[in-house]
Amino acid sequence: LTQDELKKIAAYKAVEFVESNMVLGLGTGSTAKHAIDRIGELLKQGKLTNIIGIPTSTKTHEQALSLNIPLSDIDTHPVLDLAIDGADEVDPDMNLVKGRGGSLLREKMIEGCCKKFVVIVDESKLVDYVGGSGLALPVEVVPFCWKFTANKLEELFCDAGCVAKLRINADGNKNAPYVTDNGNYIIDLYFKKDIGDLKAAGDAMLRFAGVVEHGMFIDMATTLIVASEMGVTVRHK
Ligand code: DER
Repeated sequence: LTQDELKKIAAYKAVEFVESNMVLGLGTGSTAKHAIDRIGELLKQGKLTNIIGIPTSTKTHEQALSLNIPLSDIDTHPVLDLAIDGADEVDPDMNLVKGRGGSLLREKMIEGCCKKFVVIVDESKLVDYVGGSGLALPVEVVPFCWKFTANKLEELFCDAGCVAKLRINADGNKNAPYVTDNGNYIIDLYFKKDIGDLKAAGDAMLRFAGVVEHGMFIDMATTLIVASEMGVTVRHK
């Protein structure tokens, strides 16, 4: 099975938790995309009715619009029944790294007001500890003096061998910084060692005035769905 097929299996499993009349947080990324496609299909078939979707990015907003999923926001619906989203890393305590797709702020806002937050991953996302994949821990920062903030973040995690890099736009002008849906920049943090207490690390980052939000989703997931060659598993917190 390809990685995308595994993502689709996990996504479809998560949609089994969706019931008519739910207000749903719609995640962002290639795994969540499959779940949103599936929800659109069930609505079209009449197997699901009266669903309201709360998109976590403009990209998801557009996908949901194309599927005729009725949309709203958390101003109107401050409590959601269920959110389904992918993750970049999942540690043994179901803490997540998210944001490599650039949507961490809206994801964290929306997934923070759900009764259930179902995370869907293929097995490649499982790590022993956050930052363990050697890939980025994204941090959304204000554009103003982003270098200052990046240096403060590197200093904060110098014992873990942290390197901070400004995320650059994938396409177009190669030197243009990536700009989030909220008009901010992203600093990607790379670690050589475990950063230890995640809560303390997250709180310390948020104390910097230039930091908007970080990509660690601590104690937020309620259900984890993992697809692998061996099949799909569902684990509740
Ligand atoms: O950027 C994000 O937060 C995405 O949800 C990411 O964590 C998962 O993206 P993927 O499903 O494309 O791997």
